[in-house]
Amino acid sequence: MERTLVLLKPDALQRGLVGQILKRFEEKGMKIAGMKMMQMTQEIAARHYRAHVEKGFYPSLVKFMTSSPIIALAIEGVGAVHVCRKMTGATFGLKAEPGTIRGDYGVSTSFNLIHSSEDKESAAWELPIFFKEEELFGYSKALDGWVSCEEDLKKAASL
Ligand code: FUP
Repeated sequence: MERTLVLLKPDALQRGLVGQILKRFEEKGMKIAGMKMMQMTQEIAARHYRAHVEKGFYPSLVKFMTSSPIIALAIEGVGAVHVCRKMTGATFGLKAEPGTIRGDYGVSTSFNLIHSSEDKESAAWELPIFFKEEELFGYSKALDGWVSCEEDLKKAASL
């Protein structure tokens, strides 16, 4: 089953939106495979945002991400990377569509509440930055069979 990295950023915790955001993923049929509260460091930020280290916004991005604790989530489910990314929405709340997390909860062009891996390759690269193998859990739930079927897995593979 596919897994993706989701980060609930400092503003999500400061604004008390952790429960609401997590609820959305659970209600969608995604499963929590890993979850930890942590302080992002300069070193973790440099690895996670490796594509942005040369960009002008990098210092302010790191200042924001290291300003207060975050929650790292490994989210598992059918098409998890694609699904979580769609639910996250466009980069900043000001432009993100209503119905998405960024679109529903924010207007800022600095604070955007959440990160989710861009594609499967990024997810595979980002998850080990935040989770050791033994911190990730694969488990079944009684309602799994009502959330998805084999056919869904085949279709999601091409997303
Ligand atoms: P996203 O994939 O939507 O999370 O956005 P990006 O990977 O393009 O950017 C990563 C983070 O850098 C964003 F969450 C916010 C920050 N950023 C800025 O602060 N300014 C920009 O112009 C672009 C990104």
